[in-house]
Amino acid sequence: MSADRDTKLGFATRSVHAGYNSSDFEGALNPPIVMSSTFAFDNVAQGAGRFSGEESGHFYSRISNPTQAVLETRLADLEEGEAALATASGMGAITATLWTLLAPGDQLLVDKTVYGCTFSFMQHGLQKFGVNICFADFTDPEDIQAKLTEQTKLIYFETPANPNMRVIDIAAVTALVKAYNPTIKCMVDNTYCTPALQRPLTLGADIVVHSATKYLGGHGDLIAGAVVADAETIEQIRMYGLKDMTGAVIAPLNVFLILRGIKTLQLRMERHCQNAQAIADMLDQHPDVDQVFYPGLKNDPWHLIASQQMDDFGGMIALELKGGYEAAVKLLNKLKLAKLAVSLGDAETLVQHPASMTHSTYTLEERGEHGITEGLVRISAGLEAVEDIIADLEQGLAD
Ligand code: 7XF
Repeated sequence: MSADRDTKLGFATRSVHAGYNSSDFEGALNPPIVMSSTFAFDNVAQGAGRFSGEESGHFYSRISNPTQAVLETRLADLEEGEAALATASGMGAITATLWTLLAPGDQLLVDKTVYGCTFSFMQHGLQKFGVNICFADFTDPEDIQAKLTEQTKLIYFETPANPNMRVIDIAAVTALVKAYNPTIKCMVDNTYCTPALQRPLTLGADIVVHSATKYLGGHGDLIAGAVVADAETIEQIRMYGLKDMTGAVIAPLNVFLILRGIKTLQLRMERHCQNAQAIADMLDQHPDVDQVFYPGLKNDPWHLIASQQMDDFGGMIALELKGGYEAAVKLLNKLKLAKLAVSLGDAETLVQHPASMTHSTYTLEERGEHGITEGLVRISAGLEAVEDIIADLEQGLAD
């Protein structure tokens, strides 16, 4: 098959083939890992043309690289966007994008719950440079409406939100914001779902970001990120946020590993979702559990929206125990199969305590305001036999 985009092909087919034509690389079934920092020019005019952008082609791997280009085409295809940029980390993708698109005096409107370092970059970083950060509860249209201003340049959210699984209605929020001012960019962190479960660009968003460290890579062996948007925006982020401001360039070996991971993305997501549903069902019935946050539960407040905008309910779960913080610590310390570790989307089931780990970048007061409770436990359902994960959780919860 050719490298041409063909959205008529199924998601799994595109996950294996999109962006790569083996004929371009002497028939190699897998894309070669091009370990070259620089690319030689035939003559001065060619070099000048590549630098000015008048001539296509690679010239330095801080800007582009042939292996990276395959991943970027594949990600754009899967997210149904025009273009993509792969980066050294999820934070590299987020920071390169926001540095590029925001200027002093702009307002950045953000949902109240986002990943800890995203929050920290905005609240404690960007704000120092004159960008006005404003938080709203994105599950409440009136709160968004009340906080939009003439200075609003960009809105930002995750859905489901890390760590408490609030689900935001992408179509409704983007429609509301565009009705207020169509030039406001809507940016969605799609790390928790991946395009296998949710495609925000088809629901009204302009920009999607990822921590590719998670499900896209899928094996817990690398740090990487990505941005997907229209070609012009990606070019701006590549030539400014990436090239000049962050230098958050992905290594070709990591590109290769992500391309390998993406081949099994849909298969893995199916199992992550099945396992998470079974774990959430068990926890929901458990006498020591106060609340389970998983949109696949019929009693979850976000079940309906999630059913509409997601193809399945994902592999992430959060819970509160009746015994609060002390009970949470006891459970986390007792687990044997599940690993006590941050990150998510790996083959291994991972559990962690957001208040002291992933979201410790919020102060105690900020966590209170942003709905991140001290007793919350987060589970990333792995790919192990689900009865083994459930047995481990049951022994962890037993007195
Ligand atoms: O720079 P990274 O590849 O670690 O990605 C940052 C990032 C961006 N968006 C979301 C929704 C994320 O969850 C992350 C990273 N989160 C890890 C976690 O929540 O476990 C980081 C471990 S401290």
